[in-house]
Amino acid sequence: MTIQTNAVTHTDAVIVGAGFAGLYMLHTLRDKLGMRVAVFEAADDVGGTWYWNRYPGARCDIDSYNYSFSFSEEIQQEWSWSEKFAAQPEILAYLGFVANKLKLRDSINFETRVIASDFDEIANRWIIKTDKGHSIVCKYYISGVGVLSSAADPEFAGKDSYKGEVYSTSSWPRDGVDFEGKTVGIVGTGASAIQAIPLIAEKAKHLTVFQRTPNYATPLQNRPMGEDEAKAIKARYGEIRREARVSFAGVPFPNMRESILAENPEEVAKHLEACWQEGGFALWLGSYGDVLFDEKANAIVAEFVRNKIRERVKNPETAELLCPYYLYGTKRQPCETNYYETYNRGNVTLVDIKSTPIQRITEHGLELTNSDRYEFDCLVYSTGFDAFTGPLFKLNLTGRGGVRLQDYWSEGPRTHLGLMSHGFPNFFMITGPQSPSVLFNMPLGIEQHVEWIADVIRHMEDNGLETIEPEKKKEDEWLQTVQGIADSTLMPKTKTWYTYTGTKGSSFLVYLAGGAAYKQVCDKVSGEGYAGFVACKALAHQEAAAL
Ligand code: N01
Repeated sequence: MTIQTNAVTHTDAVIVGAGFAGLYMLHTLRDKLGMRVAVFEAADDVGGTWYWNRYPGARCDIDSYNYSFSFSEEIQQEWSWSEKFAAQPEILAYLGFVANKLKLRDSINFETRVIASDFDEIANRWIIKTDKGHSIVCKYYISGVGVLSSAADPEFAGKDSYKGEVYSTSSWPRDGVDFEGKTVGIVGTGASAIQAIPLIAEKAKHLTVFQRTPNYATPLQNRPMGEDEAKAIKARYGEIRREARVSFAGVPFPNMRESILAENPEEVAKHLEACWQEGGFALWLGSYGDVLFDEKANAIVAEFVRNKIRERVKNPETAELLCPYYLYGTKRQPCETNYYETYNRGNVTLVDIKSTPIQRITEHGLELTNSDRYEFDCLVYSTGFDAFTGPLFKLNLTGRGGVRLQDYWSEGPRTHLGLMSHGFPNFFMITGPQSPSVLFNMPLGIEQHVEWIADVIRHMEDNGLETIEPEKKKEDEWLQTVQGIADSTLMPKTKTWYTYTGTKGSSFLVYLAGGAAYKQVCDKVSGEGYAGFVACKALAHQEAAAL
């Protein structure tokens, strides 16, 4: 429903965000459960992360047909992908198509940001306020804000003094940017920058890349999707989805082998090369089972990728600067198209800002700590996100007792199943921290979360329940479960946005046992009548407040 700004409105559920998560949640609650639902979305259209991240080169890096909704056979059959790995405009068009098909736009309040979210313990309702003056009271409150939707803008000294054009890959102008004949500087060499740099370099007069840490980028190997291929996929979509759901990352890699250490070097070289040629995440998640568990196994793939970089980059000094030395795959592996060849161009310079960091931003560029100065017409920040907690904290949630989520999570996120937090009744997080989230096929992971949340809501309505929230002790157990799984891998050994670091230690934010194992855990909880959750009937809220 769209909401009037001049009155308090009551509704069953409020959803924040109109990306993959918000759209499917809306469809499920409104059209399957028959509820009154309002969605708030900051952008002027649907798309979520695919609305904002429209920088040149943005595209998905798991196959398009896997990176899409599976809940509607009609949508699967009607939509056709033009490339193996769809580019941002096509994914955005797909989400627009879904929104039109399911008539979702009528329920979305666009260009509206939630600014406050308070749980009223007397009424057992959430009161949501927006920057447009809405005040809306609802029983169920669901975050579809995603993990990577709050940019992390570094506070460089003098940042505001820069007089040229400034862009951020995480909120790219709708009409694009014309770099033709301009000098450009880009800060950051993560997955976004690695996609954008080759295309900016093709247009710019000169591009200077400021790199703090190089990454193990591997070829995407994108290509057009033939009509016959698309037909064949559509004919066996059911099977494709079944295979995806039971795979570790929501994308099957059938050529995965058990141990790199158990094979002879010639065999290993052949298999790594085959994975390299296959593209996408095949090397990272589909080469050998021990790569992310054993440092010796890991070192073999790391050196394989470094040798590829050395082969592709002509200047040996530049090549060495582009070679990463952290444990392979412990940061999210970027996928690239002509990234390394870009450094062979005469109009591209790579600058190491690890040894000489940025001292300050100047009127026309930036200055490093060794006093080297660089000037350009455009400055692009590709410096990543305030991942997981950033977008949730922006909702300004206060739960029972007026406790802010920021305070409850002051030593890191506390959730049960990555879906709910104690003291924040009836508040659900789609792809929240401590769920498989970013290390599982996002659309399929979102579907699993939406359906689990919808089942909880159905259960509550059928049983006359007013509130539900996890027991505090279950959060402790889940934290230990998630951390224990992560500690059995190499992943926590590298400092990344997958880890929350607080004053008392750090915790891993992704459930790493894979989406299939995670679904089993969630299904067991619901099968046992939401064991580990406390649900209260009307009028019993004071008891819950004492929990
Ligand atoms: O962000 P990042 P991203 N001074 O955090 C550097 C998803 N994604 O937007 O590594 C100087 O990876 C920072 O340096 P360092 C994907 O999950 C998906 O690129 O911290 N440099 C790094 O180089 C991905 O993991 C797709 O030393 C600074 C860069 O900025 C996630 O989004 C495509 C700095 C940030 O890299 C984030 O990727 C793109 C400072 N103060 C992204 N602060 C798909 O294909 C930061 N940096 C679906």
